[in-house]
Amino acid sequence: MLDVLVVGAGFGGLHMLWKLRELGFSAECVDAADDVGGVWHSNRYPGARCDVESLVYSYTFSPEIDAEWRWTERYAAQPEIQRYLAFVADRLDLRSLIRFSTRVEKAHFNEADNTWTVVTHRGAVISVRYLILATGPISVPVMPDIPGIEDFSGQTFHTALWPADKPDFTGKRVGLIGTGSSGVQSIPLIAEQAGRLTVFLRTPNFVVPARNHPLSDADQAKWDAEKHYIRDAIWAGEIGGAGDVLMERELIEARKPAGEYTPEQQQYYLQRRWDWGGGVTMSAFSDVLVNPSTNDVVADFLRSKIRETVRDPGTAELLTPRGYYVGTRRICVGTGFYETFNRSNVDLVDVRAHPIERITARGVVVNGEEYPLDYIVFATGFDAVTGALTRIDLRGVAGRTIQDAWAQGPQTYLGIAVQGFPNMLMIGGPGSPSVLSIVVQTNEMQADWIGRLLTTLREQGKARFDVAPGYQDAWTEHVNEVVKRTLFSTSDSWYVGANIPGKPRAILAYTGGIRAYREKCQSVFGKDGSVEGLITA
Ligand code: NA7
Repeated sequence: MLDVLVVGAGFGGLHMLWKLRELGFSAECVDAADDVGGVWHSNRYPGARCDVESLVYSYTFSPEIDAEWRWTERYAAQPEIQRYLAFVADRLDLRSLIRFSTRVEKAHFNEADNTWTVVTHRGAVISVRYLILATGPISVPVMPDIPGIEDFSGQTFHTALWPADKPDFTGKRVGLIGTGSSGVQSIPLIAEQAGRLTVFLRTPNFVVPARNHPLSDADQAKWDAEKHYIRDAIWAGEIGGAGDVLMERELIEARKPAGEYTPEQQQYYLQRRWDWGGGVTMSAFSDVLVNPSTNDVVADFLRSKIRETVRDPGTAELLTPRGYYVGTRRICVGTGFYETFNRSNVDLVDVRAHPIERITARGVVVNGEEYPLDYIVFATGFDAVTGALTRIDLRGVAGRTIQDAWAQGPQTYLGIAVQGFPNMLMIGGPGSPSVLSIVVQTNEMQADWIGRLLTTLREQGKARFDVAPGYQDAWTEHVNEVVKRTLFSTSDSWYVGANIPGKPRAILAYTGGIRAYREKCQSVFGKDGSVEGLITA
């Protein structure tokens, strides 16, 4: 029998697999896709790019990978990230441990022998001691519930299920629904190719310019000199947003509550960060996500940029986010997004005032008007954080399902374990910082934690752990309490499950900061070999 099965061969699963082998466990991995990469394998839409700087969206655990890989751009595009993960799998010789094109359908815990029985869609049965779910926080695409989608006679694409054989939109009429990160990244490129692009906009998001650029030798040298400082500073919570990588020290050190600056200084720092590009405008002040008046300063600054860029005032107004705090819905990092609406072949249709009525064979109907289309692109998002887990027939003690356990929202211990699901662990699970952190780094921390736990159990001759009574409730209460100190719960975003009808409303990621999270996780290991919050047997 295998010691461990890792589900998912993306950033989280690959590192976990390597770690388990290093620690001497027998481990295998399964992935539904035909290659490594996770979301970076399937999100092949035009413009797909990470919105975190590549230099920090990278593994730190392997000196070889760190030394041998060189990113070409400030923000890596999907193909480069896919190449990176393929390089990691080859360099660390992981492929022989991975079964590709294999989806886990069922995983049931057996109380008699403290094992998991995993059944794949191919009917293979895998028996393991420990089950590690590295299934990705944004890996389950969702289609909107619009009547008539099946009637459309042209082709439809979801951004997260983009075909390897890229569609050619040249001269075609393309409709695009959804203006989150995926829509924001793909709209400018589709507009360049299509004959006409019609964007159906429901809720405008704040979009900041990426100012992407090739990484020069000088950038690389600066990074090599500073990377240890930056990685430590990220964990210490001194660096905000998406990393502030390569930024001038002065700007990083100037990050204080907005109230400590005059209005002129506030505008100065916002503009400096806006010119620097990327998510760093959001982290100009340390209190932007907790103090409404600071949030207003940042939001007003960003709104003024839309008016400056979009020539038609009506279009600019439609694109201007209002009614929620900036950052409580994920900020989008784009290139030429607002400028695209100055093109003569791009139309913007307001589907907030008048929701999409239906889709017909010919196109999309809004407010009684049919927009004829050849293609429809759905950039309509994901069932985030819990979706990949609740789609598995996952049963713990006494056959209790994960859907039942999480009926009121996700309940976890440290975002890593679930009471009543012994010997099961999650990477990037709900109740951990996941999507509100640089996921690659928090994944690494969780893999280290899991490795330490399994080693401890092995040393003690134990075959089972479960969460002790009270600890899951306490952690979940803490996750739900700490978010109240922020502005996150005030808006309807996928961060709280609001994009999925019927999904319990609960914050899906830990908002207490990665420093506090890491300290808490590390503190549970006692010198005597005990692990606080777990019962072992
Ligand atoms: P998002 O951010 O969830 O965006 C989905 C978009 O789709 C959003 O603009 C939705 O509008 C829109 N949507 C969904 N259903 C409809 C209907 N029925 N009508 C009109 N518009 C609709 O997904 P992304 O893929 O862009 O990004 C997800 C994350 O992946 C991203 O934040 C990065 O972290 C990577 P709504 O806001 O619900 O009004």
